[in-house]
Amino acid sequence: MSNKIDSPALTDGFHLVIDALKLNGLDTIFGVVGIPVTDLARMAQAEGIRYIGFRHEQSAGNAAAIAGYLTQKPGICLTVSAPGFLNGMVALANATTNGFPMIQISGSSDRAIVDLQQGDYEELDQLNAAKPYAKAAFRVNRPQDIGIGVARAIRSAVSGRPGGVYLDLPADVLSAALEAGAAKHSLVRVIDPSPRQIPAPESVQRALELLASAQRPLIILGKGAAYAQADADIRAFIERSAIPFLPMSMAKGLLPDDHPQSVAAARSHALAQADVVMLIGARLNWLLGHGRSPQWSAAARFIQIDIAPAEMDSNRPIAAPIVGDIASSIASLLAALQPGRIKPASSWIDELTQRKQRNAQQMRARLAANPNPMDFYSALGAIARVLEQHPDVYLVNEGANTLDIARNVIDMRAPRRRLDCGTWGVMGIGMGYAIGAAVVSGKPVLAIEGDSAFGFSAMEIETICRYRLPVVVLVFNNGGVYRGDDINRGGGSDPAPTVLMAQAHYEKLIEAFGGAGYHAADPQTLARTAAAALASGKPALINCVIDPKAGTESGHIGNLNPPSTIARAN
Ligand code: ADP
Ligand code: TZD
Repeated sequence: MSNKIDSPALTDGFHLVIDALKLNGLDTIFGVVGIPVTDLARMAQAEGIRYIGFRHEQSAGNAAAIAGYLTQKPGICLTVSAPGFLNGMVALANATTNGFPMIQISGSSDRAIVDLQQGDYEELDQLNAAKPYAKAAFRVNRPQDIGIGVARAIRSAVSGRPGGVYLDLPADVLSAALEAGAAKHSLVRVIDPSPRQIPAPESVQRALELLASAQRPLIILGKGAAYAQADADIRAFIERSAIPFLPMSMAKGLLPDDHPQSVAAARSHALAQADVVMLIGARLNWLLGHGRSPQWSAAARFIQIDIAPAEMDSNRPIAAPIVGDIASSIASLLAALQPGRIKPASSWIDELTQRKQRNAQQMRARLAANPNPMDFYSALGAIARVLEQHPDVYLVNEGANTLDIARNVIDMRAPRRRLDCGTWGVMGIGMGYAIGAAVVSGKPVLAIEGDSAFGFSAMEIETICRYRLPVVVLVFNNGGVYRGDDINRGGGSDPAPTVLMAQAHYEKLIEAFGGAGYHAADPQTLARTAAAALASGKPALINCVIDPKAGTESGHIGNLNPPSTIARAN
């Protein structure tokens, strides 16, 4: 260790950081070590903090972000200066975009040299580089400010709309000695870091009046609603108001997907025909067609519950904004809800039910087909049946077709169990989210990964094996980005831009680290191996062979690809 202080009357910056985290109940660090934070990780482990060491900072950051989402406490990611810091930035920006609380703590090089650009080892003006991507960014320049710096980072990460916070710790601040008594005194325990934000009573009344006037009301649950952990009250409000609901991807399971009021199977009809829509912790962004026609009725009126006041009217006028935290807002709505006041028209419920039944029948037919090689539906149908027996399993999901089809085929039955690409549509969250979820929950995780998506964080299977985490990775190997059958339009021997190796035996990767590798080319083998792997509680990877011709370009969002204006490159 670099900085040995024997005198009990002295401490140093390293220990102060650890004490500040512990004082605030932060007991896990996800990171990659190197100059100047190696000793910070060692000492944290010595002081009882769990340190999970990754192979790449992006995955460490993703683990921290999802840990924050699941626990409502900021997940901590530790990075080295400059390149390590930048590797973590995608995860920090992703956390900010999705509203997950995390803190990236990074060591940094000598300020005097960095600011004069004199060429230090791993030189970078990290604070300014972080600012555009973080909800907040701070640098601690004096060891006596570590306590207040950590406190500011914690409060910034979890209060209001949660997000990613950057905390810069220069090497000399970490190694600086302090008198122990004064150091202890400088620590800050953050009181009530995300205080309740009780909505104005008139905003609650306005919303209830609008709902009472509706014939075709609809509730949309977003991941903000899942994050809020107000599960029982949300369910009570939906059931007492009898309003049909639609979960956004990560809100699936907040109420079970087989709940009679779920209209997930009639999604487009519900969006297009609803006259009053209540958004609970969901933004009207691209995932909801920006609230515009033709996806939505131009006459629909909106109620939005959100902790961020500026979210209101961001894409479409909000007739009844409720600014508050979701737990307090739903409690206020429940308290003011008079029985029978809100009455969805029976014709609305009937038409949604008919649509649901029709679409469910089509889906059943697709799932029943048993093509050889497997397509996404037959493989996911097999997995859906396995997960019916394991409602507590965390499901991580990324890819394009693998993501979109799994979202539709796999029902969720418990809240906050579905963790996916989220608001940014980012690839590379897979192993980081899987590790973060396994570490904070201690429960099994199934990561369903497109073969391309998996590649972005694949090396972390060594991390999964090293920490013996109960993570089962399912690689949907159709030999390509979206699909594996494209050809080189120039006629050369190089593969087409979307093509990967369909013959790849991904299961051999995990065998290199002592994990269990499986190969599945039919639904029965897939179901059997997935069930056995989940039951084992040990690291496993299943190479799941999917037809290279299965899948559509960009999955369900192919319409977002810009069309070429000339026909030259067909
Ligand atoms: P989805 O992608 O599931 O539609 P979004 O990420 O777009 O969800 O929206 C989540 C919204 O929830 C954000 O606007 C965020 O401000 C809000 N939010 C997060 N936590 C809370 C909370 N505890 N109370 C109220 N709103 C919240
Ligand atoms: N890079 C990053 C960081 N995020 C992205 N979303 C992309 C690239 C582009 N991209 C997608 O939007 S989906 C995808 C990429 C590369 C992979 C799709 O292929 P897959 O899944 O094998 O993971 P399917 O199931 O075969 O479609």
